[in-house]
Amino acid sequence: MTSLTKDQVRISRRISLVLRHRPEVAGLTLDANGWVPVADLLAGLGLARAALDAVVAGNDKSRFAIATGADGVERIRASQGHSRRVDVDLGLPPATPPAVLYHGTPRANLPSILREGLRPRSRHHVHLSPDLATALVVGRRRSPDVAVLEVDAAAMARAGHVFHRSVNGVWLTAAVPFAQLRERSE
Ligand code: HQG
Repeated sequence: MTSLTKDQVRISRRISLVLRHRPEVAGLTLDANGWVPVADLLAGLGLARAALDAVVAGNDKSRFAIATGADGVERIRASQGHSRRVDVDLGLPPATPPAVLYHGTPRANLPSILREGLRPRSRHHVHLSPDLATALVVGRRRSPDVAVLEVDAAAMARAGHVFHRSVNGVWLTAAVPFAQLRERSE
């Protein structure tokens, strides 16, 4: 989030919390597809419209999407990353993934991952990156000692695993079997 100020990063995290994990802390309920009226989010977080727009526009990952419904109401949702405890269906169509996808994770997770594959943990999906550099950034959120796994997405797709691509380019799937994972050696 390099283009945001410290205050804006704080606001962005707060919005992520509400739109992905705990809408109730702002007195909100997400609709079935994860949307809330922009006006309700602003009221719930005590946020000015200009502050929201700056965070949405400056966000390096386009974490939030704003759209106006057929009813003329402007709504916002998180593009990915929702907790399982929040019952949201993003309605993304199945998509054919690139042959290889990447997943960055603290090296300490490797023994468990190589045993049981990648699990979504507290989220709806396992999140996969389209390139190595992004996977490294994702892993470094949690540890300086990151391992990058290569996922044989082509083999998974052939075997019938369903993939979705979020509007901000993150690949989502239910789980990755350990047989389709390989540690990438630098
Ligand atoms: C690990 C951010 C042990 C997994 C990112 C990860 C992403 C296992 C952690 C998005 C495991 C879950 C998601 C197993 C998975 N044994 N560890 N069997 N299976 N794990 O945060 O992919 O910046 O839920 O490797 O950029 O790190 O917030 O997933 O380390 O797109 O917009 O369990 O969140 O997006 O952690 O990150 P997370 P993630 P934002």
